Amino acid sequence: MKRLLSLFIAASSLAGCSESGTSTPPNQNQLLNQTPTSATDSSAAYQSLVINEDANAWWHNAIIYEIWPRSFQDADGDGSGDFNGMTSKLDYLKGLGVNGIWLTPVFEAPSYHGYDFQDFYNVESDYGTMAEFENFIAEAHKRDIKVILDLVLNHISDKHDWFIKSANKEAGYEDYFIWRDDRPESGWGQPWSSESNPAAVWHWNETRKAYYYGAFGGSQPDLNLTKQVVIDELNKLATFWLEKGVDGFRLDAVRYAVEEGGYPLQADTKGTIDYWTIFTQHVKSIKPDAMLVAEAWADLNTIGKYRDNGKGLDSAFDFDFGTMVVDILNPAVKQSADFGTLGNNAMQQNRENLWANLQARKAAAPMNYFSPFLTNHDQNRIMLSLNGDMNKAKIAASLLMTTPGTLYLYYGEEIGMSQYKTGDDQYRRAIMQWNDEPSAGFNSTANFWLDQGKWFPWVQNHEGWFANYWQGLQGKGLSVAAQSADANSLLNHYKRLIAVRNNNPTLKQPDEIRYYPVDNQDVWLVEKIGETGSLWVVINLNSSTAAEVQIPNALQGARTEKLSGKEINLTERITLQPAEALIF
Ligand SMILES: [Ca+2]
Ligand SMILES: [Ca+2]
Ligand SMILES: [Ca+2]
Repeated sequence: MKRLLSLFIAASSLAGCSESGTSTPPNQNQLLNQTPTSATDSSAAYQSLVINEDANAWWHNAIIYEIWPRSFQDADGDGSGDFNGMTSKLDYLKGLGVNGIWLTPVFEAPSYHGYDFQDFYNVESDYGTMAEFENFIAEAHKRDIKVILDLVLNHISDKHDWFIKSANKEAGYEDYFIWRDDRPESGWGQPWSSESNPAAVWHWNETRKAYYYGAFGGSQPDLNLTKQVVIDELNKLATFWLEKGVDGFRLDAVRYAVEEGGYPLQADTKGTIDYWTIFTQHVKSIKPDAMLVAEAWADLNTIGKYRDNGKGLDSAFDFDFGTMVVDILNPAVKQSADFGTLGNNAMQQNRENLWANLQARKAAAPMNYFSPFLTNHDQNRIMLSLNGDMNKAKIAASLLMTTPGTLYLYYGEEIGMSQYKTGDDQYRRAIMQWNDEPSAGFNSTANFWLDQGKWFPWVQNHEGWFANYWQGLQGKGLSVAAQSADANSLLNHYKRLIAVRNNNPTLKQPDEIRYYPVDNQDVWLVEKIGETGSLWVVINLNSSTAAEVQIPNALQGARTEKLSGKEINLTERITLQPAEALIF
């Protein structure tokens, strides 16, 4: 049996192949057939994707939890989350089973979100001291949890010392930013749009009496990443944080590093890809196992270029994945795309997309380069898109946790956190719902930064909303405490999925994936093949209707289902409950 299996794997790596459903070894002609043959047992036909990759770095197939620090846990009760608060929740994250944490910006900045750094070498004072930050890193490492920091190198705050010096033409700082005496007339615009709108990106500076380039607005001027002195400064700051013990960086807005002219030369330029390779090489020279993940909101082929044949970035987010999952579960909802363009117009709303996404990832770069996720802090929370449907959230969880790649989980997604409303990013970044107290277990004071007007200077008479919003949700099973006590909760579903993933290399890093287009369109059925044999994933994509489906011969028989630990006898046809996921 073992010999037969290894023969199959070796043969499959030559080409896609199909199976007749019998135990007869396939002949050479069958093996070289690129398309699945129709067999008498139609359930046995499959399509094959051969992966065969070495993926031994810590981040390969890891699960990384994205924390919005201001909203996670507030130890001192001032309404903003902090380092000590996050440290106190590390055991929760260990229990969840994640392998790493991505912190959105923690450097000193004027805004609530911190993406406009003011000081690269100090932590955000609202979050605590450097010693408290270092303690957080050390405590995470004690639990085998890596920590990566959000790094924005494309632009900084106009309040940063460098910009003030450059505006004053101080010696050595003249070219830190991109200055023009006259505003370019046309061709320039927001780099994620083809619309010409020079005023959106070229901003007047009264001190220097010149225009400067700022793709994200006048308060966030772009750094001149073609100047060696700027490159050196940014390398220096990476060294500083790597030496503090951080394990890598999530790189913001990588597509816009070096602009070489108006549209389309404001994004994904040769100079941009070269810049990131220079940065990567520096980071690896300081800490060889540090990881760099790119936020490049684009199609997979474009994103793949940032790998630069293995000299460039380690990983990049797969933005298609979450959009596709939402489309499958809720075709009526369209994701909003901020800061980028998504080429998903042609996306069909069925299980074929899941298969197409796997193939597209493998075609664009090594599979392990891509990092699938459901949503992040720039998108509506998936639970809003799914109208609060816990069954749909469970399907999304099952699809995410059974796909290859470095996975990212946005804080609160594991309990199905939704959001108050749309219209402002703050709603996507709300307080973590720890328990059903008026404070949501966030702190001891029920003070929330979202209710403090000082963080929203652009809003006239900001009205607090979180305390009221949360009051309406208390007692509805939407907290960590409530879901921990419920075996059928989304949180426990995530925990089981993560445990199975962490314990089964074949699930997270198969050598081959076989997709079976079984006779019920609602059912996603794949076989993953690794050194130790096959692992099967069967998911009912329908959240409200049971699905009866034919089971491939090779899967039939008595099996232990890994999520429940139950013994199941798989007959020729089985019925899956709505949203049910089975792993064998
Ligand atoms: Ca605090
Ligand atoms: Ca600050
Ligand atoms: Ca730039």
